Amino acid sequence: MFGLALFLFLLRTSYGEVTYYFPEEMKRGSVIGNIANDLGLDKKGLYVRKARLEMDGSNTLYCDINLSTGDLIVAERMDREQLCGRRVSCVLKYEMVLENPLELHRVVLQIQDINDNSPQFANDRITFEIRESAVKGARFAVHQAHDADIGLNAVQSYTLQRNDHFSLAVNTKPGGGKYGELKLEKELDREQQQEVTLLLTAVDGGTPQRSGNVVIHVTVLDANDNVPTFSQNIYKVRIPENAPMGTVVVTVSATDVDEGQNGEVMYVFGPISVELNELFSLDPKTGDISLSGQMDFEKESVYEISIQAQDSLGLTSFANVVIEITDVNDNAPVISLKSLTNPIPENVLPGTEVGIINVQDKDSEGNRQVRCSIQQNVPFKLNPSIKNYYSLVTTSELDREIISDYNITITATDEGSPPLSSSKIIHLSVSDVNDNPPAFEEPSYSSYVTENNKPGSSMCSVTARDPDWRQNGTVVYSLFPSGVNGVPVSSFLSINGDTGVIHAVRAFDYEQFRSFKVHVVARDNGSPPLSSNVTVSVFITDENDNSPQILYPAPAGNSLMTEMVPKAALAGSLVSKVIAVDADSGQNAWLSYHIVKSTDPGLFTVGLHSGEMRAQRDISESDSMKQNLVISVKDNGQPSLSTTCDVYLLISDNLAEVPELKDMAYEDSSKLTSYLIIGLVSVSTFFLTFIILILAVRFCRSRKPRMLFDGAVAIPSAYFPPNYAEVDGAGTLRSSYNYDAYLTTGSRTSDFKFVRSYNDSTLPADQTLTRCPDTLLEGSIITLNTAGDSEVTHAFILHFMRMVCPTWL
Ligand SMILES: *[C@@H]1O[C@H](CO)[C@@H](O)[C@H](O)[C@H]1NC(C)=O
Ligand SMILES: *[C@@H]1O[C@H](CO)[C@@H](O)[C@H](O)[C@H]1NC(C)=O
Ligand SMILES: *[C@@H]1O[C@H](CO)[C@@H](O)[C@H](O)[C@H]1NC(C)=O
Ligand SMILES: CC(=O)N[C@H]1CO[C@H](CO)[C@@H](O)[C@@H]1O
Repeated sequence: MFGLALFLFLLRTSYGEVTYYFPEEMKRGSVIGNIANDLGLDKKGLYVRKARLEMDGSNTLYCDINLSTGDLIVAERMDREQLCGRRVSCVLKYEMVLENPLELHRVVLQIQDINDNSPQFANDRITFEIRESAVKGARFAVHQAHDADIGLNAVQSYTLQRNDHFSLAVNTKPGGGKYGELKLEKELDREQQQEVTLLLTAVDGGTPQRSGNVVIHVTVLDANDNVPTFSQNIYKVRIPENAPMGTVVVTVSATDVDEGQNGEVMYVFGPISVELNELFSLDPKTGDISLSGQMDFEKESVYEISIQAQDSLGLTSFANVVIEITDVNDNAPVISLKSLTNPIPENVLPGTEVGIINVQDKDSEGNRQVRCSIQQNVPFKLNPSIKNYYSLVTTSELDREIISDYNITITATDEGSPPLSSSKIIHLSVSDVNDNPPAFEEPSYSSYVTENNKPGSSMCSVTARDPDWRQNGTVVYSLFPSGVNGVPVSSFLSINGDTGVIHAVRAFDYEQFRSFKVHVVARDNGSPPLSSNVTVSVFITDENDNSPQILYPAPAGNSLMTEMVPKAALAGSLVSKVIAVDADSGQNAWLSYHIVKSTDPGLFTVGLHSGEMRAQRDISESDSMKQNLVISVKDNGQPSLSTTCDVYLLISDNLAEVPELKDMAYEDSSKLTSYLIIGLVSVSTFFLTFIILILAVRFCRSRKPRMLFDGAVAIPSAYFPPNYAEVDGAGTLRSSYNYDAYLTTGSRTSDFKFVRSYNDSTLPADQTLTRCPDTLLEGSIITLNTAGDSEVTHAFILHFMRMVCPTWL
């Protein structure tokens, strides 16, 4: 230490002034130099002369003088840094004062620096925040390290710990002093390394060298240097076309490794059509692409959407979303009618093509496979044709008259699940063909018309129906030209062609003919026309238009016929008979007889229906020989018609007594006639006698003394009901009509009949009508005369035959 001091001290001695050089921080008591020697003073005198050091304005004396040795010694610790700071020279100036004699000497102390301070940084830690976007070469100044020492002992250099990113540049400040600068050699990447820690060391130039460290903490700040990255470049999804609105189709996601705002990703659609924009919506935050409309596979089956993700500062990346739409069976088949023959004639053959139908389904694959069917109850079927064409053909014959319209329902069903179907109704009309002849409502018609009808009056009507359409079904009636008894039918009847009403053209006479038949033809207006015919039977019914005609006796006026009555005639004996006929029939011909006037009212009666005149009491001598009666004959018609006749009776046994009888000869009877009548009467008489004999024999055998033929008055079966003229349903006349005329006379002894029947089997079951033996049937006339004069009978027969059967004569 001492040696060192010596070495360091540079003693410069000059008169009156001495300078010492010495390092700081010398120990107290250390000798700096010998001031007495240096100033050439006497050591012994120092004490006496009260040598001392003085300093202006300062109390602190860092040095002192050993008065015995004259040494200048360190009295107080001298820290150059404290005393002088950053001044380069650190000088303490003292004055050495000697008394007796006062002597002043300047003492200059030059304190020299030693490296007693290490470089020191202001803080233990230096923090930097450097954005990762900082470019290469960027510099970041580090606060310099402080070293209290000066000169060489101050900070001379810095060293930086080895690292990837920074190098250190050491610069000298203009005023001296060195500082370091961090220079970015390689860009930072926050995403790789968020913090960099460096150790910076400052060293001074002293010996030994001293150093100080500081930790530099670099925080790498984020820069928006990362593009958001999609998890996939292409998102592929399949979604059924009927996905409901709001369905999330796909979620895209992109990540941005940046921090904070720089890492916030927002999704938007890339360039996109308006239509797509309406169909899909994109959540900018979550990346959910959801459906905001209705998709239709049939319109578009694939959508490609460009999506971009961007962070807050606009760094953007792209991805594609491919949305494949899967078909759902959402389209029902569509049936279209390509052609249709409407109307179709009803006579088309089975298998005729009527229409063509096309079926389309917009769906795909199985969903577009369509089956077509037709409802069951129509005579049509569908024949599959080329592709999805079908032809509609008839399966059976059509009949417009049964079904004139068809509503054909065609149903098309696809094969989707669930299947969809649609149907179409085809309206088809059947047009008419004249295939139905008019048909009469009745198999035959009958008309009853009362004789003496007014010409032109309607009699009956026929109706025929034709189910065909319009003129094919319009019926026109006509009479089939034929004849009735050789007279054209048109002179009897006419028919209204439109209505079928039959009119009588003339008045009919029941007595002329009672029935006839005509054919009415009904014809339609088709082309060719169809027709049918029906028989109309016209029955003429009787009217009481004929008054009774008296056959016997001859009508009053031109006859002088007189009936002889035996004087001995007893009560009840038949004296004569009035015979009348009526050309009418039935009730109209049912005659009744009344005495209107008589000479002796109590003497004779006439049978109400028989016309037999009988004596009411025995004839006595007093009775007038000539009896005159007026008989009225009335029929039963409504109103009834009547005739009267005069009957002359001569009560006498001898014809000669009556002179007037001579007048009764017939002028007109020729000889031949007389012979014929005589012959006929003879044969008849003989024959009748024969029968009477036979009957008498039978009568006697039966021992029943009853009058032969008594009461054999033929009255038409019982009494006819008022409606006797009606006809039963079969149109055959009642039995009462079977008799043209019915003449009867009856007495105990004689019977007269004129019988003519149309048919044996229709004879009435009337016991009072005695049936003639077969041999007598044919228009025979039988006369019996047992009681009366044969001449009367002759006259009657002749008269009768003239009236009824002129041909016989
Ligand atoms: C067919 O349908 C129409 C209405 O659509 C109806 O007036 C007509 O009566 C129907 N015809 C048949 C035969 O069902
Ligand atoms: C009548 O039938 C014929 C075929 O016989 C047909 O041509 C015509 O059109 C039909 N008339 C009407 C009005 O239907
Ligand atoms: C009436 O119709 C039938 C068939 O129904 C036919 O045979 C006959 O010839 C027709 N008669 C007349 C007069 O037209
Ligand atoms: C006051 C003082 O320090 N005196 C010293 C002077 O030097 C002599 C000899 O070296 C010492 O003995 C004294 O003590």
